[in-house]
Amino acid sequence: MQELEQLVAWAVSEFESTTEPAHLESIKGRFLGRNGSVTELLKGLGKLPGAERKAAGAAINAAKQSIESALQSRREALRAAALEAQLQREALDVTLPGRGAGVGGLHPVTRTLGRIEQLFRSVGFDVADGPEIETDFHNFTALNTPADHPARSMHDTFYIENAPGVLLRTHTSPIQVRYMQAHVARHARRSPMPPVRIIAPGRVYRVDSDATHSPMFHQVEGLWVDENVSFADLKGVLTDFLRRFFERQDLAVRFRPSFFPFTEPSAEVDMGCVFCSGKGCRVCGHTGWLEIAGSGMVHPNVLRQVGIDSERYLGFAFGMGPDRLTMLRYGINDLRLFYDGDLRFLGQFA
Ligand code: 2U9
Repeated sequence: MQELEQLVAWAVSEFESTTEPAHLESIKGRFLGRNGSVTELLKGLGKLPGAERKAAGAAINAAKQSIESALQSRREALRAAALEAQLQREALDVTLPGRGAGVGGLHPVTRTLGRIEQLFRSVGFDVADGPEIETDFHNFTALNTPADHPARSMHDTFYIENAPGVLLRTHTSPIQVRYMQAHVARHARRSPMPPVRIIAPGRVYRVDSDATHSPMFHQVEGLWVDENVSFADLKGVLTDFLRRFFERQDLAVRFRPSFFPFTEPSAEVDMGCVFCSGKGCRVCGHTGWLEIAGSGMVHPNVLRQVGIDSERYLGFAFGMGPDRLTMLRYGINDLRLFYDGDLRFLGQFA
């Protein structure tokens, strides 16, 4: 009897000694298999005297059941442990924020450019573009800018090394020069030539870098050439644009005499300060006015350079900075924020 209790205790401790289900099954064989200890005991029953056989058989069977149930509970314990380990391994913290790609958005200046294009398209302008690497002719000469003009100096203009007369455009005017050249060629036999009515948005480059100047910035220029365009048309188009862009139908706009080599007469365009409504504040330097664009009637020399009859055709042109328009529209005070690439700033406009 004691022998049987020891056998059961031994089997239980052997089952406990392994954590491998396959190993557990091989241990089982040593007790319950064809030549296992329990099986051997049962086989030996026949050699016992008849009187003892019954009791011994019952005791061996009881021991066998104990071993079987210990085996079964060890199997279940190992299965539960394996499942638990797998759950640990594959654990997912469903409360973590997702890693999916965030939703992108347009850069604030890109939004402004889109808005400017939409407003000018609505009054009949086309949108033109052209190369950022330009020739001295398209950027300066065709625009009536003399050879000794300070804008042409190495201090103001990025020149391409080992490529004489090649530079990064300093304004988007060369787009208009190229457009007019192509327009004249396309309509050589038509009289009168159809009007040129375009805006030229894009990146421009100047040797300049501080809180209000970036070596790369944006411009939108505009041009309307036809037989009877006047300074009154210029005033109307720009006033209408600014009122719609800033969504203020009562916005004040004024034109002050100025000078540009490519326009004559020329005018600076000011608008009433959108921060103080003209009363005077820090943003407008207490004048009540913000400088917002330059403009004028296209200089006859510029028309002649591209082959347009300057006696017959007139045009107006203007130029403005979408970076500055964006700053004024959203109340941003440092231009560098646009070009630092900090998503905490840029994400606010998405
Ligand atoms: C052609 C003829 C004339 C474009 C013009 C300005 C006045 C002007 C500045 C505004 C702010 C540049 O970005 S800015 O610093 N521009 O003042 N631009 S008239 O005149 C042209 C353009 C093309 C063929």
